[in-house]
Amino acid sequence: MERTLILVKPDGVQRGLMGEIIGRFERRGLKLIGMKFLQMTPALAEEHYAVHKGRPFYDALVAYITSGPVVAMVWEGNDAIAAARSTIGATKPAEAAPGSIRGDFGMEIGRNLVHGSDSPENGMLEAAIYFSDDELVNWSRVTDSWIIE
Ligand code: D4T
Repeated sequence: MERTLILVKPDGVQRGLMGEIIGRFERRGLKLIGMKFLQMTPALAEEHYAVHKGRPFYDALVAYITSGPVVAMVWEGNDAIAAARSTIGATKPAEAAPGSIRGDFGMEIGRNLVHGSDSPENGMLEAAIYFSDDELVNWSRVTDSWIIE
């Protein structure tokens, strides 16, 4: 089972799209195992985006992600990384497929609404940035046999 760390970024929260965005992962068949609503601190943003430090867009990225509250979630599933990233759409919303979150709601890369982990390893690492082990819920979903062969 893969895990992916998903964020509804501040623009998604401010625009009233939390339920819409969360619902897309839920309807896709991913299983939610952790969720919290939080204000990101600069320190947390720097930890999350450490790989981008030094790039020209880094300061704007940290300012954006700390500009208001976010929803942080961990979703689980076979191929959770690929499934979540296709539900999210391309990094540049103008190039994202219609039907994806960014393709339906986004216009610019600096307001791209959602984050999703880009590899199984980063899914585990990023989940651990936001959640302790006892904040992640191990539960049985009664619909699993209709979603997982
Ligand atoms: P995140 O990490 O937010 O899910 O986005 P992606 O996985 O789709 O894209 P990314 O890691 O390449 O970029 C992280 C974050 O930086 C912003 N960004 C990126 C930007 O503002 N300008 C840029 O040129 C790039 C490459 C958007 C997403």
